[in-house]
Amino acid sequence: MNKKIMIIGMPMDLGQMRRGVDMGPSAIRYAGIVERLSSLNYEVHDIGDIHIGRPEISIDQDSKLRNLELIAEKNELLANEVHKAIENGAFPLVFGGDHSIAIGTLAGVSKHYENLGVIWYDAHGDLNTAETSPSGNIHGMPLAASLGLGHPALTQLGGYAPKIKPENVVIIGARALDEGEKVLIKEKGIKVYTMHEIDLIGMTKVIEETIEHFRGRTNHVHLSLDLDGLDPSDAPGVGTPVIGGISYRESHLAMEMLAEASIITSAEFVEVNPILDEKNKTAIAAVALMGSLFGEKLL
Ligand code: 4U7
Ligand code: MN
Ligand code: MN
Ligand code: MN
Repeated sequence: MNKKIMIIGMPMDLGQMRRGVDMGPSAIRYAGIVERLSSLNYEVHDIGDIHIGRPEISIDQDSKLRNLELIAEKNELLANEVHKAIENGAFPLVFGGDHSIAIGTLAGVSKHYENLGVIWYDAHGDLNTAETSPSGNIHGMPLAASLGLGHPALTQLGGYAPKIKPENVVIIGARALDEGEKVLIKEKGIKVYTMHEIDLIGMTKVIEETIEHFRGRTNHVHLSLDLDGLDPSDAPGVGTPVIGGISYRESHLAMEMLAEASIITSAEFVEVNPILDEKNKTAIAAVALMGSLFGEKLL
């Protein structure tokens, strides 16, 4: 794996209604991520946080696309930093913030790769548009936007669309999908491992099949890991918890297998909300999973 890592904090909380997720990047740093990755012999650079400067008064209370302009504007900044990191030969590692930041991350990454793969590790599909969204929250839309579906301010970020192709997406951990998302998954033939498949065949097989799916298609896979993909007992500090999730141990194994396959070339860890957390448990879990993703082994 790339020995240079560029950490980018994205304290975005405009993609949903619960405050506190803007403190996610701080919580992850406080849980010791820089020390952890440095001890694995990576050259770790932390550029700090993208400036969001969220004015409380600007929060849209009633919209089908809450805070659209600000989210698009801030994601442009993120896309630029991610793009720069890759240009400088570094692995971009982004800390959220709510999942609307994936629109910016993917805009920065996909510019570099014709056929970028994406693993969407999440309880949700994040495949809504203004038309299908039950909430109007943009953190439920980033995968759709990256596929070129939705408002042009989101799909055309960075000046081009789409960022990714449906056949290059694998969703892992789904257990809460809206009706419009189900239709889209079928229509586009997106590969999804719901909790049912994870229970049935086990995480080992799920990751083996995922790696196999990408082999021959692409050598560049982005990992978008929403901490609510994990069970709320292991990751309570998230805004939209759903019971019956992936365990910490299964996630740990998944990260180790991905490290072994060395297919991940960019990543983001999102939705860590310290206000809703228990003693920083969710950020600590995120840091441990990143350790595994970057090759940490006990012996
Ligand atoms: B997350 C939801 F309706 N689907 O669109 C929506 F259930 O990034 C939830 O995965 C979205 O945490 C969750 O608002 C977004 C809802
Ligand atoms: Mn989610
Ligand atoms: Mn998500
Ligand atoms: Mn392990």
